[in-house]
Amino acid sequence: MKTVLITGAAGDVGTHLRRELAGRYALRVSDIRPFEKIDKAERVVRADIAQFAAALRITKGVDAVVHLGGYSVEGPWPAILSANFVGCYNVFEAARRNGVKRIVFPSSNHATGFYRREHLIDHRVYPRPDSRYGVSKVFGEALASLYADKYDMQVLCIRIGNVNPAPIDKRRLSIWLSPRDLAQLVTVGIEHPDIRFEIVYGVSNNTRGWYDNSNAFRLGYEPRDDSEAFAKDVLAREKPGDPTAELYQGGAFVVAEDIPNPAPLPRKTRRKRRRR
Ligand code: 15L
Repeated sequence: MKTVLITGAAGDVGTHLRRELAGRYALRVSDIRPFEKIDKAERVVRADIAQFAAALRITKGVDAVVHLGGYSVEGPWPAILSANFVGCYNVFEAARRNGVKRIVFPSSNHATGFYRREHLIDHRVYPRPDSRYGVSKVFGEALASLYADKYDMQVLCIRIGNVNPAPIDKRRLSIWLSPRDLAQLVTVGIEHPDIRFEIVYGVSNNTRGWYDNSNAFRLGYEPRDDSEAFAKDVLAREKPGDPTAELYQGGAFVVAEDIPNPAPLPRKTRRKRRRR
């Protein structure tokens, strides 16, 4: 059985993914935050990936890395810089030094969030990040490209929409990714024999989708879910949003300077980080 390291594994997406991949891989789970629940088959390695030594320690001896760790919304530059630029570089470089060839890099819809909603985009479009967070995801994709070309790594970048058991609003009807479809895409990233550097969209088979995800289908992705099943209820609850945000795929990220962080660091860790 392959050993797979998941960074940022205590977060929402990480928690869904661990549940879906349990039993398929030996999971090494890492986060800077404490874990609420651990499966007895999982090996926990607490780490701050902004520290290179920590990244080296956790990537040793694994077959693949799923690098979810980082700041997951638009936020202050120092937080994005440390978690998403320094942390991401550390994970790629530590994996290279440890001879780990496979990385699944969960990028984000916010790497292309400044495309308008009526635009159908594919994996070849020029990035149009909608935030500092989106820029950090474009940086991760560029790093993936460099490590594939220069060091023969095999990297699947998944521009994730929104992972949730059900879509939560109108925008998410277009970008929803069910947990089991997420797990399928990550498995493609770990297993596909011919991946070098690829970009796909992390979305289910949504009727209202705004992506041409043919690159994912070419690699064997067969999404099982469609947000349309939830559309009636979601639209009945929908409140009018910011008119500019409504124009763009990235939604609130195109106008906001700070999106509430769904998974803030525990207070003690935040204080320690500020002192460094
Ligand atoms: C993301 O990239 C974020 O990590 C997630 O928290 C959501 O905000 C998601 O995008 C989204 O666009 O819904």
